[in-house]
Amino acid sequence: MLVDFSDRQPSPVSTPSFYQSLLFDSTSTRSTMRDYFYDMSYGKLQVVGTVYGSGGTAWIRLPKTFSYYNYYTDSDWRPHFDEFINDVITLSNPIVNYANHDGNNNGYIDGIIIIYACQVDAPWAKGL
Ligand SMILES: [Ca+2]
Repeated sequence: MLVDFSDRQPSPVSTPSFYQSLLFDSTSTRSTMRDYFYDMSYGKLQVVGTVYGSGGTAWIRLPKTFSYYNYYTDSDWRPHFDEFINDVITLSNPIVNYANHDGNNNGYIDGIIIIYACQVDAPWAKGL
């Protein structure tokens, strides 16, 4: 999922097809995320996926600003993080058929990667 905010847009703008190739292309001459996991697992793990924006080259625009989602205190580094995830899922629901992303048919989505426009100082940009 490619998401941006009214106060943060990707720069330079990269399209969903750019990220599709970067992450999942198995024929690219450069290494992709798929290649990494394939190689590290000695061919046992093949990561496949689809990159979604909001149509065309647009990213999914979240309803609140990056500054809002990025709010944190010394004692709570992600008070608005759950809302961020809920907004991503809510806005992507009309775009994504999540049933297509349950490879083992256990009723749960196998994985979601959220790529968001920001600066690296977001506390949750460092991983969860
Ligand atoms: Ca599953």
